[in-house]
Amino acid sequence: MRLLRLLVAALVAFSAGSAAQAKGKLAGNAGGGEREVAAYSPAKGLEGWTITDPSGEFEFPLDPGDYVVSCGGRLAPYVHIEEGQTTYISHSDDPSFDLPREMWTPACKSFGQTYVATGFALSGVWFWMPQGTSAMKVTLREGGPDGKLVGESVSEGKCDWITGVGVPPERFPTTPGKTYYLEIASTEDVSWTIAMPKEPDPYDGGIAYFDGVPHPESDLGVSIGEKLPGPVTVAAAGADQHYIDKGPGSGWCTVAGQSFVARNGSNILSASANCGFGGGATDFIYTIREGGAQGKALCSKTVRMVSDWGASAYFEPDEVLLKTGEPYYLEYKRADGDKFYSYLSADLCPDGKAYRDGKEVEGFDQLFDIVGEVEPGGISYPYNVKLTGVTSASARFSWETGTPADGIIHFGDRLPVRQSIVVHDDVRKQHSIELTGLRPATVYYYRATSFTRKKGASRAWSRVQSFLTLPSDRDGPLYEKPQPVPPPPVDGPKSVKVANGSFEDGLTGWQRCSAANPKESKDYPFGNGPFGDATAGTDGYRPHFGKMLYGWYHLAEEDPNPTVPREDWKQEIISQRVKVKPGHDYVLKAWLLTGDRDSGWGRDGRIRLVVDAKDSGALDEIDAKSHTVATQWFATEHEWKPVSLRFTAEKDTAAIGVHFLQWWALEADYLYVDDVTLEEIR
Ligand SMILES: [Ca+2]
Ligand SMILES: [Ca+2]
Ligand SMILES: [Ca+2]
Repeated sequence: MRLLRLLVAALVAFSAGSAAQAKGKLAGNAGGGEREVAAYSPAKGLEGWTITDPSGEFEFPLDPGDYVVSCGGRLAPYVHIEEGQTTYISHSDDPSFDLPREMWTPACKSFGQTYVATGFALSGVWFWMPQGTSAMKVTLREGGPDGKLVGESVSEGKCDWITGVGVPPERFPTTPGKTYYLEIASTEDVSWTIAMPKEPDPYDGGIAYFDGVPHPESDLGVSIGEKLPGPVTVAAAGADQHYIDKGPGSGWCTVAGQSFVARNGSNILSASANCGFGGGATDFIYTIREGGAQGKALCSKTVRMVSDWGASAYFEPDEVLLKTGEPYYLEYKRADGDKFYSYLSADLCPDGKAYRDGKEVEGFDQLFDIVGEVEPGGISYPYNVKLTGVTSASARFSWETGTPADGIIHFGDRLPVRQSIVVHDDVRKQHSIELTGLRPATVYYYRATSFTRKKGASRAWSRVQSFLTLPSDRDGPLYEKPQPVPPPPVDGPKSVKVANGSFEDGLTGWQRCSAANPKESKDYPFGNGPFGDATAGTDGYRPHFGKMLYGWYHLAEEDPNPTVPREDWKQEIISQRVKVKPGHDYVLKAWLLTGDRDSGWGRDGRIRLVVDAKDSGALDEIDAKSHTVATQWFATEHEWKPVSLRFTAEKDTAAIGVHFLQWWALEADYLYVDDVTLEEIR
């Protein structure tokens, strides 16, 4: 027994000794472009440093241990390097709504969008106006269109086409997790249209409003900029005075410094300064002192400075803790003791001063920047995000965060990824989950996120990665599971009679009008319609319910003029008159399906619901622009989508309809509707 213990002790001693020698590796991607990646050891300072090539890929050896890594400007504290192993870390931006805005709305005077805030202030909005020119007003409310105003509206002069409206900081403060209503309204009583995303639901838990009317299946194609929580500036001066060769501010030194008072932040994560020394790169030593230039050194770091580029020292979140209102000092000098030139800023740091070789440089601050956290330990970064097992129906993921944090996996079979699963709700450093119920032989995308839940911190996102599930049977053909049978349209107590809403009796009850406006009419072989018919569907597009649906398909191979893609502007409205009560509110519902092959940007077939609440005959012709309410145009990418339209009846009859637009002739186009129903809601 005793011998065994000795043997174990000897083995431990041996492996500890060899660990100091055997290196691990840090590898990943800094995000593309030439970016800096640096790894700092709390004990030894800068241990790994590189400027990546334009691909952003990097790899360098490191001794085993914990590091704070700056990867493409993002900080990841406590990244662990294992002996003989590679740790992967990749830069990632937070997801933003970079959506193709391929659809558009009917013309309205105002558009609104509810959204759940992730930041602590609205910073700006950005949208496209396919039609109309107007001065605009941007307003924010709590909850919904009738909610309490947040701040004072922001006005913007004439807007058209691509419009961005900046919002002054502090104007619209928000609380993360709360719902807000953003409204963009013409201040000139002008109707305009706003571009819409094809992807139906960029704002989870939010919906669009057209002139105050909710459109639950729509989200506006508007990018909502938010100020996100994150590291705070403890002290800084950023008005670069460049190289000063004469007068006050000129001159070289061997030690530079800047005093500052901690006003924000409870620790230091990074300290930056810029020096020139005639080109190349050399090591600098950055020291944080308490009190002032002669004060006690709290922490020193070696950094690699490229002449005239500047350099940052990074600190673990618990290395330098600050007391609010107390004075501190950043000192920096070359490791080899040679002279250098410290770049100065205009005097912007109110309770700090620049020093060179112990003397104040009057009228200036150093060009410097000290960043910290509101609460220490708020930053996490998912690294070593790994797929550890894939079957035809499942996949196992794991990742690490050096700081304890929660874990969510986001995944989906298209981008941006929409589904998410909370892996665990408590905070930890190791995260893993098995996703089940996946489809075989399908490409999935995923990214991991973690959040420390510390004050002033925000959720950190890994890069999006992808994988392919295995086929269900290696030798067998790949069959999708049979589609579940959809429920039949229900006649509820509030339902209003729609004649033959499921097209089981062909065209009974419906009337049609159609038109085509091809760009090159000489090449257009189809005439003016009607284009659609009640059919059983084709090419696997089956009715949503029953045996029949309404619509049409177009195949290039059957086209008398097979020049595709070709701009045709084929349109059709099917409509019927229904009995309603003036002043009462109704909702028209239908299932829509469009599918295309070879559709480029914006070429998809599209369908919308329309209502003539005055029953003025507006649905009897294609070009009626007034007297109708409408949904946005929808393209559903081969899937049935339920869509609804609210309206208030103005007479004892109203016309309800479905408007088809096959803008382009492609390799294949399919446009269908089924199960049209109407309900009274008030
Ligand atoms: Ca939504
Ligand atoms: Ca100053
Ligand atoms: Ca049907």
